[in-house]
Amino acid sequence: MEKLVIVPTYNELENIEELLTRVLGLPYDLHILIVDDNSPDGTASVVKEWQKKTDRVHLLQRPGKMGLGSAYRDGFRYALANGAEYIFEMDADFSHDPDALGQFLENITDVDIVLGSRYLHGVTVVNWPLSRLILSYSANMYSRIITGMPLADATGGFKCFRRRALEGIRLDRVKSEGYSFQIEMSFRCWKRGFKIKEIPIIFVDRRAGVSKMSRKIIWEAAGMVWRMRFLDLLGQLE
Ligand SMILES: Nc1nc2c(ncn2[C@@H]2O[C@H](COP(=O)(O)OP(=O)(O)O)[C@@H](O)[C@H]2O)c(=O)[nH]1
Ligand SMILES: [Mg+2]
Repeated sequence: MEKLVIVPTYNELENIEELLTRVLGLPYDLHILIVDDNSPDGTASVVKEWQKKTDRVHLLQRPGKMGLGSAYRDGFRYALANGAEYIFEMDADFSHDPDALGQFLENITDVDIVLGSRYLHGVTVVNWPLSRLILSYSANMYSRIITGMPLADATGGFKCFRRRALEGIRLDRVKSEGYSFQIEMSFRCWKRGFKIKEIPIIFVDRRAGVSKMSRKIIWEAAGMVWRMRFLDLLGQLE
C-alpha cells in the first residue's frame, strides 16, 4: 500500500459507489480507506461489498459521529501502520475531483505536502452559495493574518502528505475536529519545516447529500488559530 486515499464519510450512500469506482479506476494503483462513523444510511455496507472484490478498499468503522478531525487522525495512524508513503485527504461528495489525484502525485515529488487550493488563481469554487464562499474566504484571510502561514487556502481538505510529514508531527496533540483541523495540520507541519505547495483545484459544491457544516465548527476554527499562535509563541507546539 504505497498510496492511500483517506475519505471520512457520514451519510454518503449517494456518493460512495461512484467514488470507489472513480478512485480505484485511476492508473496509480491507489488504495482507499473509508473512515465511516456508523452512518445511519448504511454507507459502510457498500464499502464491505467492495472489500469482497478487491484488497485495495479499506474500512475503519467507528461507533458514531465523532468528527472529521478524529476520523483523519485515525486514518493517518492506519496509513502509517500499513506502510503508506503518500497519504491523501479527500471528501466523499465529489467536491474534490478524483481525476485531480494524479496532479497531487506529480507535485509531491519535491515537497512534503501538496494542498489543493480554491483561492490560488482567483476563486475556483463552483455552485457554492455566496454566503458560504464569503465565510470560507474570510476564514482564510483570518487564518493567514493570525498564524502568518502564507497559504491561499488553509482550510481546504484536498491534500497529499508524505509519510515523513505525518511522522514528523505529534498527531495526538492535534485537537481540532472541524475545518480548523486542516489549518492545524498545515500549521504544525509548516512550523516543523516541512515544505508545502499549493496547486489550483476546482471545487464544486456537493452533488448529493447534505453538508455537515455548523456554527460550532466556525467557532472552533476562530479560537484554534489563536491557540496555535500562542502555543507557538510559548514554544509548546510540539
Ligand atoms: N467519519 C466522519 N466523516 C465526516 C464527519 N463530518 C463530515 N464528514 C465527511 O467529511 C467530508 C466533508 O464534509 P462535508 O459535509 O461535505 O463538508 P462541506 O463540504 O464543507 O460542507 C465528507 O466526506 C463527509 O461525509 C464526521 O463527523 N465523521
Ligand atoms: Mg462537502
